[in-house]
Amino acid sequence: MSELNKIALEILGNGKGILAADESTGTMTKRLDGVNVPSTPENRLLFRETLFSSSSMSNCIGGVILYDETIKQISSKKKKIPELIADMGSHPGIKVDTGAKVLAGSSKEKITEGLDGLRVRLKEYYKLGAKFTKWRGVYNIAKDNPSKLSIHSNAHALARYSALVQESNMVPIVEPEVLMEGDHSAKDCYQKTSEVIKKCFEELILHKVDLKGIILKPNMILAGDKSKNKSSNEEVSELTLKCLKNSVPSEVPGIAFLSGGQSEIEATENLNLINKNNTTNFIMSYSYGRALQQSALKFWSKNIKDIEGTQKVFNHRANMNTLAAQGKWSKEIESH
Ligand code: 5MM
Repeated sequence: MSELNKIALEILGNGKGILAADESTGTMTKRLDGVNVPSTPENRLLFRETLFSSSSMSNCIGGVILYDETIKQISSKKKKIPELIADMGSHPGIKVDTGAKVLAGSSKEKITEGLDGLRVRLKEYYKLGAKFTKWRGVYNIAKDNPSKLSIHSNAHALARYSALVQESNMVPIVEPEVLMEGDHSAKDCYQKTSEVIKKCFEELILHKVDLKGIILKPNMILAGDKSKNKSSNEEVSELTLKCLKNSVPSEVPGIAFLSGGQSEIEATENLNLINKNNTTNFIMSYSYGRALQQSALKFWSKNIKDIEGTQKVFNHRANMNTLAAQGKWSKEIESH
């Protein structure tokens, strides 16, 4: 087994999943504004450090995706953040893209930037303790979108990124996110997501990326948030599994879904059903941002010194998702 494959399996094995705590300062500020906490470096660190020292880090969270600011911060107990995460038994990871910008030639679509100078930045992150990385391409569904141009150029960037990351001995998370915004049907989402993922693998193979040493982070197949027909859990599970079975090469060790705007419970319930019905050999787990942090953030904002209380809320969500990643979650366990 290669070292990268081993790391990927340590991150996602035994029902473990990923905490996506890589909100850029702009996004984190929006989240903190939403709960009336000033977005200072100290407050951003305090909330994140509270989560990173929770007990569920050892048994549920196999990896944490960090943002550049956080990977360089020191905890209140004077530990470097990557060290704190590693000491809890999890792997530190880092978002290395520099964000999605307007795509020249198709102004309503985005292309993710960050390839220039990436090799040098990767060396720095590796030295800081990162074992894996993340890059997110975003695609929106509209009449003519995602266009061939956006599908092609984002896949190309994801592949060049992945090749550089493996060269630096880290596991790349490949995140092609087809957004939930819009009035499209689940069938539209299925078709577009399948096209997007297939193109990504075409490019990954062309760039000689070792597929055993990556993690795929896709969206689940859902109807758009403005669609009149909301997808049932059964439909989400069926279409998501069908899409991945038909578009992901069997060498890929693990798939970790993003939550993409689903509520915490929806994201858990859908993951659970996907795992109950999973007949593939892929590990199907979670790499949630909002669906792991929302209620913890709300609780914390009422008293930012209540570390234990906040950790209790976070531990519950992490435990529920780890059960769901094994198809062992139920509504009864959720409310106990
Ligand atoms: C944690 O949020 C990440 C986005 O940060 P920026 O938009 O500020 O760069 C995001 O990539 C996240 O990792 C994934 O979308 C998964 O998060 P959700 O909330 O969709 O599970």
